[in-house]
Amino acid sequence: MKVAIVGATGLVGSMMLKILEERNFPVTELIPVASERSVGTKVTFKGKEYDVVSADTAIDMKPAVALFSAGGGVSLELAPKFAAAGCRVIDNSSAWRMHNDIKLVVPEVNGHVVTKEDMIIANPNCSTIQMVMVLQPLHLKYKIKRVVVSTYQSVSGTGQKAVKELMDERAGKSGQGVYPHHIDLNVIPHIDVFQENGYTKEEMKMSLETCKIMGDDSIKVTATAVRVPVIGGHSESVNIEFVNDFYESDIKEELSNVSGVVVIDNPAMNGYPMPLEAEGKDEVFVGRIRRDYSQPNTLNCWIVADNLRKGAATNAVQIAKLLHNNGWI
Ligand code: 2RA
Repeated sequence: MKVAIVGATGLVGSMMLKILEERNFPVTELIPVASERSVGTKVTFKGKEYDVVSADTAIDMKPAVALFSAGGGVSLELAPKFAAAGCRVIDNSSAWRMHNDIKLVVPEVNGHVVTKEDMIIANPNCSTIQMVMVLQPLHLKYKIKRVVVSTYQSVSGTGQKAVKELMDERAGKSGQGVYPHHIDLNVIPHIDVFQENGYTKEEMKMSLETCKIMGDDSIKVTATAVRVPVIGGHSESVNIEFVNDFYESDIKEELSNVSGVVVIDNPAMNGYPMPLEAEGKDEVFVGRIRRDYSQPNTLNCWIVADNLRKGAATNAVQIAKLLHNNGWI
């Protein structure tokens, strides 16, 4: 199968290549696509070098599927062109996520909504993906009324320049101004742009995408998204108010049986999820599971995942696998 990666030289694009290889996805020909300035450079996939090509060249090569992670502007312009040429698009940008006709998919949560007709499928925001992996099984059993989430997001979510910024600052070098403030030894409560309502786009993504993926607009979500000097993954403190009461032991048991979720919850042994340990893994890790005694039917938990893997590349490849398993690519 011919597979295009649009944004192949970026952090997520490179991770997509890694995941495709790790999972032995049936790629017969790789078509790496990047900006004009990268055309002619090479990427290595399964020990073979491939020339980076332009989007037009890639379309002419007729890929069966294209994984995008090149920013919203590129996706808005190019996803329809690839789709019109008969290529399925799985887009990691935010461009199409809230479009009425575009499915927003976490395979373990709502993979069933994908149909043969879907030519563009949106990959959710990384901080949303890891949260809904935990919320969905609990929603089905206890029905969620409201979620309050605070995120602690890795600089890798911003990209390669941000990772370099952090490491340069840690080495005492001046930064490139990737963030509005110093990131080392600091936290910045500002991810993406501020909206009129005082929330950032990142925070609004978590609210809106969660309801779309879970198929329930009655779920109220409020978020505070924070950038922290971490590389390996995003962490989230999540407070969940249910319609129905629960036993903590049942919650831990239920989450332990969810595919793609790992419970690490052993405070007595300092056992809880951390990005340093989640990095490089595809699972979503949940711990610090405990009742919120300040109000009825409410739970606190702590969710961590590698934002480049399950938060982006792995989820996208899982969607491609879903299409392949259905014989649609
Ligand atoms: C971030 N979730 O962490 C956003 C985009 N990857 O910056």
